[in-house]
Amino acid sequence: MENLLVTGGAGFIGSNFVRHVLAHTDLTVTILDKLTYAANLGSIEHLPSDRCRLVIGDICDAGLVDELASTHDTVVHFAAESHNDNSLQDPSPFVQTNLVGTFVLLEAARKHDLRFHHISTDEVYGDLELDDPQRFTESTPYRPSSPYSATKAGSDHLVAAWTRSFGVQATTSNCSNNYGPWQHVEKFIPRQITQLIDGLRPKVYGEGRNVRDWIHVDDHSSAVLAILSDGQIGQTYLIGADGERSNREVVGALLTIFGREPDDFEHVADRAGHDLRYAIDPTLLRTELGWKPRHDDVETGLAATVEWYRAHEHWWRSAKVSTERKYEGQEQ
Ligand code: NAD
Ligand code: TDX
Repeated sequence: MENLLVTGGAGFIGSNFVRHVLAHTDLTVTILDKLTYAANLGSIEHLPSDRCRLVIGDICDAGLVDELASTHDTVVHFAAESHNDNSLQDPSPFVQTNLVGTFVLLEAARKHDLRFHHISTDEVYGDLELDDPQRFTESTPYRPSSPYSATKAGSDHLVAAWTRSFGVQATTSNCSNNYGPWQHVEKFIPRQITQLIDGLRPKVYGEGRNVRDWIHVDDHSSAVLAILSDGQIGQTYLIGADGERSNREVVGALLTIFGREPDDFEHVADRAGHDLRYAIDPTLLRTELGWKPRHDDVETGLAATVEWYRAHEHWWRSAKVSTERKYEGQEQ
């Protein structure tokens, strides 16, 4: 492994992974990113130009992907349409990027004999009851709920089929909800932090009983690097850090950080088909690869994330304006 092609490297997790790789390895990186609304060039500026370059382009462009594949040995595939709410408004780019784009990359990996790592989500497993003692494992059946998670599930199946039928050297990871710096303000935690910075109330869908299993984005990146280095070809790894919190708990913690009452939030219309709970059992990753999260306290991680958003308003302000305009029509 010498030259990584990282798709979606100008997005939240992809850019974190690129920084992580540059800091912890000698690898060189090419980012392939279409620069959709979700990308932010500010997330990848100041990276060393002798080890990292950006190619602006679409993973569905087979000619471009083939050309890049011929000069790299490894693909780490983050690029996706990633936001559930958007997939409910217009599923079409989700089908195109998440399914067709993954197909195009797999065909290039097959032709050029590349190592392929596919980034996916725990949402492919559907949801759990609040009191279910089980958590998701590598053998939990697929049961996606939203157009987003259905297209991610489909992309996982494509990777598994290309491995079994064509011998592509692939691994897949399904991670839980990430938080941390550089996350787009459409997502739950940065949306609420920026509401609070603006002196407004957080907006909680429905009753806010839904539970997510939060992991710091740095820990997602270290897990992916561990899988790339030592993972078994054909294996799926679940990535999680035992960070289950209800949405009300997260909002309560953020309100407390801002010195406000923990119930000073607004209930808005619930998301259609809203998954109740996600929870990951990361035993395989921990035992087989010896991986451990560095950030094991969500509340400490939230406080640091609040500080980051306070200090980086120039990075998020214009996206905040367009995002809230988009949400306005959905939350009557
Ligand atoms: P993001 O929306 O912040 O970034 C996605 C990036 O992909 C953007 O830079 C965008 O420009 C790029 N992109 C989109 N379509 C493209 C295309 N057709 N061609 C090239 N580039 C394209 O997403 P994220 O939150 O960083 O998620 C990254 C990956 O991790 C996704 O595959 C997502 O499913 C997965 N994931 C995310 C989470 C989470 O909590 N955010 C959790 C588990 C898994
Ligand atoms: O304003 C909000 N209010 C609210 O209550 C928003 C934006 C969200 N929510 C709720 C919905 C969810 O229960 O917060 C929870 C988290 O919402 P999102 O940030 O939209 O994340 P989620 O739908 O759980 O999906 C995320 O984790 C899995 C990522 O967006 C996916 O890309 C990843 O696969």
